Amino acid sequence: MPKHKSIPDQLRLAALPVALAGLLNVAYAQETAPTAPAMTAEEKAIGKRIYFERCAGCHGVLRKGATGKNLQPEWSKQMPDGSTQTGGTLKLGTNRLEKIIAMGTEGGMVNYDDILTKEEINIMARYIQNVPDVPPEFSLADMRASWKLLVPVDQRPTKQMNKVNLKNVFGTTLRDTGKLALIDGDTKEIWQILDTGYAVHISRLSASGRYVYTVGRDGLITLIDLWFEKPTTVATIRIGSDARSVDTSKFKGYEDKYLIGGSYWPPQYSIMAGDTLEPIKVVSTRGMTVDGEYHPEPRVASIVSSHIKPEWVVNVKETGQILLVDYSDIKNLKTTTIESAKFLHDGGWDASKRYFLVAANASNKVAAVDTKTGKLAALVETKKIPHPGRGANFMHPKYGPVWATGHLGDAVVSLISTPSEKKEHQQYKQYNWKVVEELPMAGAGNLFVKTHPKSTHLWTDLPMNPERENTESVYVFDLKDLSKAPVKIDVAKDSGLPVTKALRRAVHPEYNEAGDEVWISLWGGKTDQSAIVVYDDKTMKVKKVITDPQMITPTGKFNVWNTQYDIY
Ligand code: DHE
Repeated sequence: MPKHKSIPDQLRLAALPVALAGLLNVAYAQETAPTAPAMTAEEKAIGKRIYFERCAGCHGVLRKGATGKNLQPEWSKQMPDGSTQTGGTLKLGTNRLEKIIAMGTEGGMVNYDDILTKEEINIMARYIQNVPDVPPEFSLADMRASWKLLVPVDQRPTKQMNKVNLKNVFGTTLRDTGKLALIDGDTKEIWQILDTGYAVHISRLSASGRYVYTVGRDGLITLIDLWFEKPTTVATIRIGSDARSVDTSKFKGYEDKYLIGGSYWPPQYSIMAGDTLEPIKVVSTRGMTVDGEYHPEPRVASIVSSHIKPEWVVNVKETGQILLVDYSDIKNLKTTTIESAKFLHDGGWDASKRYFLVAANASNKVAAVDTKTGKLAALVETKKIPHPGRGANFMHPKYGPVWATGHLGDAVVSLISTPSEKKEHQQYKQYNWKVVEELPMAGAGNLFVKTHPKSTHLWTDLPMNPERENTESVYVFDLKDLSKAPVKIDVAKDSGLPVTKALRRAVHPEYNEAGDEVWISLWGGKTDQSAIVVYDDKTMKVKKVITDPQMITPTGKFNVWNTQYDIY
């Protein structure tokens, strides 16, 4: 059986060292399938840990499958023609499962023989033939019990107490240390490093730009106040045992009032007070998929706050339902449910901020929601596993306004034409919601694309590409002439740091407030000192290397101004 190292799939993400501390720290029962291979209590504990570290991200906690296949011991599925399909890990058996785990599959599963020992592979092959573990639910009372209001509102500053240009601060994820570095974008000095949730995932800004919210994979939300002399954590709360998304209320009159957090486990979203994190409401996302099938684990993927209505766009991964949650009356919550396509993941606004475009990644589609009418505007076919981050908006010389997404599974960046009400843009109407161009990349494995209204460049990374020279580089397209091959920039080399055994993935381009610098993270080994390399956007030359012994596994960066106003 050949190894499937070269498949740069979403699955590679799950192969990264993600210890879901939240899920691991809760006690829960595991039944044993009567015909499943026996396991000792110690082996089960190992299986449980490895499953949540490596497998749950793609296969789901209940193992019903998402980007990865269904891994239940036995399953049966009614097909549209009336026939029944059956399968399951018990049918495959220990030998076959060991081979799949060790060598990977053509379907996108990567090999684990260089990550797990032979014994661990054997344990995992037996573990997944047993009935899946079901972690406990997480209620409003659980949220309240976890809530820590460290600095009440009346003990916080009433004006900015520091001289830092807050608009140009970068909240920087230090992934494997579970910390957030707040970097002054003007001086490029690290201003403060704060503890956040485990394997902290994203940061978002309050509408005022004063508060930074982060969410950890363990479901811990952290509220940081930038008005203190040094950024200070003023409240924390847990929203579940596994989470990825957070956003605030941005509509006029609701600035900094509410916060919403989306959980993977339990599958639900939670609403909190924006300035204290006091829990207000929890809403389950369990329900029917777009195919009319019940799903017990529809995880909450990306969430974004509308600028034109008091609404959040909540994307529910497994069901393919996009929820518009109206936060103007939380007691009598009104929700519009929009059918799109299964496996919703990440996305961003078009240039007008009327349409939200979200990748239905394992369906190879991008769904566009019209937040003005509350309807699906389009479902656009893309190449394999679109992964836009928040995407990138620019004027195409021939097709007008476009939004760009890269792909994990194909070597292209797709440009999708987006509508514009401007008179001078009506000539482009004929192209709306079509993929108007596919820019060739050096390989598959792109995660993020980025541009800025003041820039004529499109920066693209390739952190999931199997070739080191691509993983450690970014490619920059010239928006004035897209027929030109992109310029390759070797970020690892530019960092000047010594070569390490671990790959140093160049990841997540982010612009500064002025739109004339691009910051790239160099995501190195778990204990390696790494860096953020800052480039001049025009000349593509290094301006500064930000490095420090505490700069370990930097990944996402969130410039205050650009995140506050959704500029990308
Ligand atoms: Fe992410 C965004 C989920 C792995 C870096 N990631 C998101 C979002 C979701 C998500 C749902 C959208 C949030 C939003 O907009 O509200 N990510 C997942 C996973 O399920 C997955 C595949 C596996 C896992 O177990 O977590 C995963 N993500 C990763 C990584 O390994 C990355 C590359 C490095 C890291 O720091 O963990 C990573 N994800 C990011 C970043 C964003 C993100 C930087 C925000 C992009 C932006 O510009 O907004």
